[in-house]
Amino acid sequence: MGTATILITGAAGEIGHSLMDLLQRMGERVIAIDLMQPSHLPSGVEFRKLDITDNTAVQHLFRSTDVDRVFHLAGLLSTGGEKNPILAHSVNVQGSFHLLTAAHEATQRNGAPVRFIFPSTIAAYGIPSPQIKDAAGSVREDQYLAPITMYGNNKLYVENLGRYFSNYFQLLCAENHPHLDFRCVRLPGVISAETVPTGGTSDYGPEMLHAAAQGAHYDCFVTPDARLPFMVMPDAVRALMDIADAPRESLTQSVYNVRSFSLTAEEIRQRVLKLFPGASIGYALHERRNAIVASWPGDTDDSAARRDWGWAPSYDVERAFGEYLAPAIRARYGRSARKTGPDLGCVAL
Ligand code: AKB
Repeated sequence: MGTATILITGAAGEIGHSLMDLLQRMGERVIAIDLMQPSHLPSGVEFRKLDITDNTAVQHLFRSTDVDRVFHLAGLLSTGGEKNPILAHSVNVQGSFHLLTAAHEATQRNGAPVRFIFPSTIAAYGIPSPQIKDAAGSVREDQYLAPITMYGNNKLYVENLGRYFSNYFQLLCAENHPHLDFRCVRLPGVISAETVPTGGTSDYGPEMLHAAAQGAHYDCFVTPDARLPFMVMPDAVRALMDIADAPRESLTQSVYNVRSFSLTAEEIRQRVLKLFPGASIGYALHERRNAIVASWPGDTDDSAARRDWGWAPSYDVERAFGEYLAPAIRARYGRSARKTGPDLGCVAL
């Protein structure tokens, strides 16, 4: 016990790496947990090997430390989740439930709400047809919530569970318990220059780029006209930090869309070819992964986040490719890109 501590779950995953770096630079006390040691651990960050499906271990962690903020990043992604739906449900739902109950108990002990920050995603959506996707344009947080993947259903449920823990948990108890403070952003596809994703379905974007930077051929598994919203990693991390720091009274909902730009697969290919002329990028359709992308919105409406907590991405599409991805990825190869750990992807296709 002692200084207040930030807990990061899924620390070996893509977002975990970037978030740990930032929090360490800010001088925060961070405990990072995952099933495997992150390939890079910033100095001062304490790593513990911990499986969030082990409730005893989760409760013990909270009882023996003074966690006041949780960034719950651990989870199997959409493609990994379809390969192993039972494991996905266990990690994504049961693991989240363990963390929420432990954070609730810590809230009672501390007498102050533990802030619980959860990245959900566009996978929470399920749009029934390409025609409806085209007509829908930028979707709001409350539209088309019928996801077609295990991962999407898990994310949507945990969004609701978090809202429940934040407002109603133990509603019928005699005592008036303080509630934890759950905050959630729905991320689009995230592209990092530092790490290569595993187990997602929006991965064709970053995969195209990383393959081209290494001079390797890449076959994109969705159709050229497949459209998704994206953002680059620094904006994803900033969205998590900004919602975590937002004054409670400014938040009018528990789940907020955030996005930066919307591109088709072919538009990404063209941008990658501009950065790496001569790159070899083709298409080899994977019907089921393409169907997953087809069920996700082509763009999301992030006006609530802009209004309530001043969200605005730092990188529009030009800055994302020109000022972040191009220089960082060129600097990176030479060296090889960091591979991220299994709990953001788990089962490779
Ligand atoms: C995935 O593709 O599963 C993730 C996501 C959009 O949540 N990148």
